[in-house]
Amino acid sequence: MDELSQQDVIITAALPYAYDDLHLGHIASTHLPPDILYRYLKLKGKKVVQVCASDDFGTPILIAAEKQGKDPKEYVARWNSRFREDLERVGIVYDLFDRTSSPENVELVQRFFTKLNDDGFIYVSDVDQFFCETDRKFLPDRYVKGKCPYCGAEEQYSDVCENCGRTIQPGQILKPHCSICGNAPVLKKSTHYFFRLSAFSKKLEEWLVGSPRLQGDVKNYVLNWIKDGLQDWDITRDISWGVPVPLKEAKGKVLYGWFDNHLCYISTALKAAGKSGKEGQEYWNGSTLFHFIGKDIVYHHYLFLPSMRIGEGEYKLPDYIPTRGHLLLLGKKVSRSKHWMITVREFVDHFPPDYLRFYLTRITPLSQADSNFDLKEFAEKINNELVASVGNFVYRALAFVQSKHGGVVPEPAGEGDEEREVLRELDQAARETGALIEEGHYDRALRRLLDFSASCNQYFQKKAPWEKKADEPTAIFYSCNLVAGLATLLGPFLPFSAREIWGQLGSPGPLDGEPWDSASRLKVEAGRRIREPRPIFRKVEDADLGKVRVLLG
Ligand code: B3M
Ligand code: ZN
Repeated sequence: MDELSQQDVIITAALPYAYDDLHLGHIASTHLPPDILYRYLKLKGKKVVQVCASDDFGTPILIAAEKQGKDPKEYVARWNSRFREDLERVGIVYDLFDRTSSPENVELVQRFFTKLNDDGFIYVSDVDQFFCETDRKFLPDRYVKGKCPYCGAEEQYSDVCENCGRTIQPGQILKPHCSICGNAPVLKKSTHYFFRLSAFSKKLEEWLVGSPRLQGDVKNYVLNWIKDGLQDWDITRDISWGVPVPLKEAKGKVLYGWFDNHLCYISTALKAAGKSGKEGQEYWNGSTLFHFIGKDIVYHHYLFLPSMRIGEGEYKLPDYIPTRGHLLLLGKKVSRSKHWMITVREFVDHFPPDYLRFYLTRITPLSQADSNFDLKEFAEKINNELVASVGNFVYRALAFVQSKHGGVVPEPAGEGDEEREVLRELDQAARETGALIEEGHYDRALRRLLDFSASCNQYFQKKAPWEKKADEPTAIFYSCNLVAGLATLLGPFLPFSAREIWGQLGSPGPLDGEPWDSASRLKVEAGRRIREPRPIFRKVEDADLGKVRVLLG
């Protein structure tokens, strides 16, 4: 694949806000797809760095910290380690999971601001801001609540109504009150800094049109936004928690979270690779770049991020921005306020992590279409595909070694047509699955492996080692090798189970060291002692599903 001809690859996943638990939707769209790619590319011999971070700054986080009487620094640090724990439990380990408040990022963000400002891409303008005379401070959107001017819903934030979904302009909210002291705020003028997004329309359009690797469905509507005219961005806030605007006259002002957070992709990747300065820039610009996101942050990643990079001029734009839809839960949108949500930790308390990885990968396409987490379908996919196909083949083959050969892989009599055929299929599965991964279709790639698993079962069935005694050692020897091939190819999708299968095969080295392209080699030699086989997967029963229903209330 020519797109991936570069040896260095940098993969990023959208940064979770440091004030709430990761839920299944985060995994489906943002963290699992890159992890599959990352593991695959490493098996293909690429030098890959995968990074993420907690998104630390911003008003909602400051409010949450204040509510708990915590210093925001300490508050976000706790979320950061909680995120890492949760992700690790589903097998997602970044080379570096940093934070947007790291000194490296703050430094890079200020450098970007200065350069963009020097080059005329930033200007000042006065805006109407709520100000609380009791607390003596400006109150950014989230600090003010009131009644929606459109639908009349009470207790809405002053910038957006959660009830009717409309955006509310400064000063429009009815019966405004300060969310700290409850008193009515007044409107006051404050000087804000604006980024000239409008100046980049032409360049953005050229980039979008000239980048065939960007997702077509997303590109089209981003191009429409550009056609409709881009608004300049208010990039400062009058709060204490953020990257300080690096100008003497801007004391007390910080940069808006969306100015600093995506730059953390760059600062963190360079930090993970141990590179800085000119060398860091060359590394970034010489790498293939992937930014994985969910569809709700398209605007920021297809317009704001590239225009800031174009304006600053030193770091190249993304090659890929794989954008996936939301994960619905039993057909309904996830909602924190309505407690319609399953967190990662809740889920893996009840099911093995690979069940989650398997099911989410199966149902999440490379598109903005939403997918739906359905309990019945979850159980069906695990039971019919994972347990009945993959698990069944692995266990049958190894159980034969155990019971008929004292746990030692038998010597084959020779390689016949059936063996050559199934090995050819393994080779083909490796190539086709790899191609699908490189195209970003992890759902179809996994489906392709399930087809191969079906071929393995057919091979076993045809060889019928339980009755065709003379041919039995050959059938078992080759089956063990098919199991090894399957483990290699399943690794990026189901790392825990693949490792377990590999271990049961009595393999001497770690599975991670087996190159993707070696999958169809005969890796299990006759005479090898295997470990006591145990079923890798167990069925999901109704009682298990009941526990998930309880989580949903
Ligand atoms: N934290 C929004 C989100 O969690 C934001 C993403 C930042 S990516 C640079 O969806
Ligand atoms: Zn409303």
